[in-house]
Amino acid sequence: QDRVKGVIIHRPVIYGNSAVLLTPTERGAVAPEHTHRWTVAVRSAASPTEGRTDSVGGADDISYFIKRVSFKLHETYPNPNRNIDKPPFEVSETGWGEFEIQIRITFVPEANEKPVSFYHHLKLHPWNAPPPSEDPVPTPSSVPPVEAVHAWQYDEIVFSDPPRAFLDILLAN
Ligand code: SLL
Repeated sequence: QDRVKGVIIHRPVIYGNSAVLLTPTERGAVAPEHTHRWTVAVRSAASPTEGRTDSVGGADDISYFIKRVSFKLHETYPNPNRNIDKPPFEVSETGWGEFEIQIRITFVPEANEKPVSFYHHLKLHPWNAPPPSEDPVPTPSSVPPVEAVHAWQYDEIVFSDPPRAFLDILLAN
């Protein structure tokens, strides 16, 4: 394998989730115990490329070096292992509880690298949330504001002594 010795190159990513409370209407369309809609994702943290605002081939497209992102959800979900093979690398679901999500990133074959895993605690509840209302029928004052909760981490994926072909791919994007 033709590796370029001494080169260390990294790609910045963010991973994590956003979540919102379901509205009463939305709650009618999902399992009765589901209270939130959430999206877990891996995205580029690179600054936008000059002149590109689209995501295809643009700053948010990390598919040039990432082949697959596997999100391992809680076993209460059907098919908890969700494999995403093209951007956006994300899973959206509804549910009622927080849990740990394993996020496994597989690189393109040229990288000749083992997959790396991040662990993210799915966050649904804001720190300052008031206790849930006891009212069976929500009144306007007891309906909580529809505010999103965000829990995102910055990290850098580091490649040491990358294969020449992979270094070319990284530098061309
Ligand atoms: C808890 N340890 O008890 C956690 C588990 C599981 C959350 C949370 C969906 C389930 C379904 C769901 O929200 N699971 O669709 O059946 O808080």
